[in-house]
Amino acid sequence: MAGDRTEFTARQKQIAERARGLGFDAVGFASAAQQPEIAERLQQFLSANYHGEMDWLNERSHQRSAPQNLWSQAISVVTVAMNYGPATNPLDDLQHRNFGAISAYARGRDYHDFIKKQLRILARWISESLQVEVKIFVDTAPVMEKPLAQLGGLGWQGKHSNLVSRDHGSWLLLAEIFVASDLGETEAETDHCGGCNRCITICPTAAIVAPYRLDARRCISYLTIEYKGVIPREFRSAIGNRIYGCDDCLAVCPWNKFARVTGHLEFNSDYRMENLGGFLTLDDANFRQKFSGSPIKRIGRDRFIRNVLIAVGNSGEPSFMPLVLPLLCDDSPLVRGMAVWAARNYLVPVEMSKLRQNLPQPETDDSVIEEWNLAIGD
Ligand code: B12
Repeated sequence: MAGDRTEFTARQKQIAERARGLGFDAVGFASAAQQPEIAERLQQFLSANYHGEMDWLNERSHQRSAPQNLWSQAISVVTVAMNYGPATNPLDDLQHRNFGAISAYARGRDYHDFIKKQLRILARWISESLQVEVKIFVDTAPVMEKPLAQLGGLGWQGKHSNLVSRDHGSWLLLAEIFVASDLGETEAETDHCGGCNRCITICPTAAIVAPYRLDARRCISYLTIEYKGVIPREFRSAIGNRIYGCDDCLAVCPWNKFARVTGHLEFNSDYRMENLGGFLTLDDANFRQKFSGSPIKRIGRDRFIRNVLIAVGNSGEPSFMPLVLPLLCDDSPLVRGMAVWAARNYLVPVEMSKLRQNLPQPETDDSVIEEWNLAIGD
């Protein structure tokens, strides 16, 4: 717990103990006041268009840049974190190319639901015991969670831009309670990345364009989770068998040697990888059923199958072809296009041309036509 090394006041200690009882692995206290440097860095990120199509980052950037811009009554921020340390190294999953690699945070229940439930209990307790107004936030609200966690002493923003902790490595998920009362501050953490650049060099798509600067448009997490369109060709091979998110920059962090496997069952540390073939036959209803309660459900069946087809194309395993061919006629152009791309990795242009001629209906979607033309060599 950050509290192990943090000096708490008596009131902070009470809150930290209650938080620990509710399953939070780290707690800190930060000021809700403006931090011009953080706001400036957010603006730099947005001006460089690193957010890609995540317009929601831009739309409420004023509120995002400081807690008091989001809620003017906020004086203090209780910043909390949960350890989701995986039982095995996610980098090992990348060797099993017939299997889909799912990033560690997404292997179990949707963490938003789980953390929010605990956060609500903690917030209510703070509100009732101090007679103050509070508001809770996890991930999706316009809050800069990482810089706030650093201010509260939970860790520092590493060169991969995520929060790194001396106790939990790169495996923390963050949440906050804004409080309309002064709870004081715990000491901010300082940068301990030193000369290490492992997260930068391991990134398969060179998304960390400079230390502490991530161009999300290149990040496999963005491409496989947030991005709704046709994944640009330049990134498809590099995606390998990653079908939902990417952990490479986190997994290589040397501070993980102090991390422990998560004790929260919700994060499913018993997770076993699944064969790609089993995903290819999912229709919408099966997809929803299979991923009910999981964050994966959020991206919907078509985007998920898009990702799986890229992994199939990269697997080097022609035996998936009988499952790929029906997807050439799928209702979703996103799926049809990636089925063409996957198939062309196993068939020569003449065979692809025959497949195209035998389609029950000629292809009409421009992006899929482009995939066919490239596959046939037109
Ligand atoms: C948008 C978003 C994404 C986007 C963009 C990521 C990004 N780095 O901005 C995408 C989809 C790519 C993404 C991916 C992931 N995400 Co995300 N994401 C967010 C979200 C919603 C907002 C982040 C944000 O504000 N970005 C805008 C930029 C400007 O902010 P920033 O990253 O803090 O940028 C800072 C640096 O650039 C830094 N900086 C710039 N120059 C310099 C120079 C120096 C010297 C220094 C010190 C700093 C510095 O200053 C900026 C401001 O602090 C947060 C939740 C939240 N509300 O905060 C989760 C969050 C960051 N994501 C999280 C996770 C777990 C992930 C993934 C690991 C998921 C996965 N396995 O696939 C990956 C990691 C990829 C990566 N290396 O960042 C966690 C991270 C937890 C942690 N320990 O930090 C968060 C906090 C969610 C949560 N509630 O726990 N994510």
